[in-house]
Amino acid sequence: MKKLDTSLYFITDSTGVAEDEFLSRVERALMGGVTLLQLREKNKTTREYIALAEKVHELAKKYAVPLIIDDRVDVALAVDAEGVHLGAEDMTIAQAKLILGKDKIIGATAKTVPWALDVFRQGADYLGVGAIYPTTTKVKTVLTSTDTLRDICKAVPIPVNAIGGLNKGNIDILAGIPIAGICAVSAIMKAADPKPAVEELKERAHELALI
Ligand code: TZP
Ligand code: MG
Repeated sequence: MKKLDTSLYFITDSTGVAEDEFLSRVERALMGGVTLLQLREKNKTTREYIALAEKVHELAKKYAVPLIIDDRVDVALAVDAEGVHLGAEDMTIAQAKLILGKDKIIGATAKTVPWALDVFRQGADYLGVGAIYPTTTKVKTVLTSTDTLRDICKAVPIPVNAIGGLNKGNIDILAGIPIAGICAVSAIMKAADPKPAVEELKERAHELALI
């Protein structure tokens, strides 16, 4: 597997967007230079999730960006995606690892150091930690302090990404914390044009030496 680059991790949200528009936004984001892409669907049937994942995977492959499927190991396998992202309500990392083998990327959500250590020991390849700021994206989460984020970064040797309400105007709060990258949904998905949104977020993260 090529080295995992989580520096600009775009997580999609198709809520309220027609499929053509959704796919075109995802492609604009890929053009802007996202390094990792997650398809995150909460209300689709399995058949619908797979159908959309196939289309998104074609786009991601065109830009050589790994595709991660949120929640669903079966959907990831069905479309031969590069990985899966699992939270506290999903299959455990160890179970997913047994099913997916060692070549697929397995990401986990973690909000505390013990939790981060647990999923790391089970074989997680990267962590998403947050929400750092309140978010408008539909998610069951609580706020995670930047102190906890820093402690998690120091506790595990895998890439740790910050997530939750992040945009180019507020990521300075992360300066000096050894994160591997930033996850964003709305800052990219809801931008007038996702391409410059990604470019500007990346530029700001570089300026702050975050990535
Ligand atoms: N997990 C913690 S916050 C969040 C997830 C999936 C949503 C982040 O979305 P946004 O729009 O970047 O705040
Ligand atoms: Mg989940």
